[in-house]
Amino acid sequence: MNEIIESIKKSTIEIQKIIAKGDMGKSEEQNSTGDTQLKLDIISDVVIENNFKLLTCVKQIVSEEQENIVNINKDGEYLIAYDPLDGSSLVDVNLSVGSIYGIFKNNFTGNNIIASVYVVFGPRVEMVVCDGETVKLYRMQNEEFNYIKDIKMDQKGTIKSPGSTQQCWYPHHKEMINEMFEDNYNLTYSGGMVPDLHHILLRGGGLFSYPGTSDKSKGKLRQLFEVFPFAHIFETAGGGATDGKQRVLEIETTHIHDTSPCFFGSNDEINRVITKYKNI
Ligand code: AFP
Repeated sequence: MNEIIESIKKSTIEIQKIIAKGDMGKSEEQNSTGDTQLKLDIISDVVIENNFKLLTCVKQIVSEEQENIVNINKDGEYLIAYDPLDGSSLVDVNLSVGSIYGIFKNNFTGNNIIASVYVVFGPRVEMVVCDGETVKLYRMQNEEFNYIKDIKMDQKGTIKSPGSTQQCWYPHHKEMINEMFEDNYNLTYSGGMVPDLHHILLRGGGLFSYPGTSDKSKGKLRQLFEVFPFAHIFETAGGGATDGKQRVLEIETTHIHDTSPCFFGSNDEINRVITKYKNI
């Protein structure tokens, strides 16, 4: 596992340099979910893939930017799913972006995730590592990753980050978000799930939601690359992650690019979601 974390650090240092250089042109290629890939996505993907390919402990990798699983070493122990640069279009407007990694054993399913990592590229570069027991925050300085603290969530927070648009929300979801406004939650939404979830984690609580909507009944966010790693992190930090009906990590995966509705937060807010979605 240590080798994998070291590889992620190496990729992070390389990606940080690429972002700082400011290459933001659009590429002609599209990824499997139809988004137009930006050059930064593609370059970051290549960096990460090349670094993982050097590790004998890795059996397979799969990237949000690629159609298929890539075989690395048939005797390797670990499977890694990653989103090389989530929200990369936000670089154009100088907002934070991030990389997300889920490390699995046996197969790419929620109940087989054993570690998760994400990296925020913002005013600072920070890395959060979850081994299933603790969630640790590191900050990059002079290409070193210094331990800052363990992240633990409170029972209740003060922030809400509601994904998608009101036009596409189902009535019960809109009702829940309105109730949170009435209960004085602060609205914060950058359009990048890494900084938005990092905000909630570091403030100790709140709710990030990306529900099923009238235009995307299964939500937008991808299970392997976005939803499972963050569910693992939120649960380990003492919060929770649900799709409204069940724990996110119990959702069945039928295809590597499956999406799913998801809610991440501290326990009070997750209970609020479960209560609201119970009879839907
Ligand atoms: P992009 O990678 O297409 O910018 O999407 C970012 C993202 O996957 C995630 O980081 C955000 O939370 C979510 O999409 C935002 O989606 P909406 O703009 O539909 O709320």
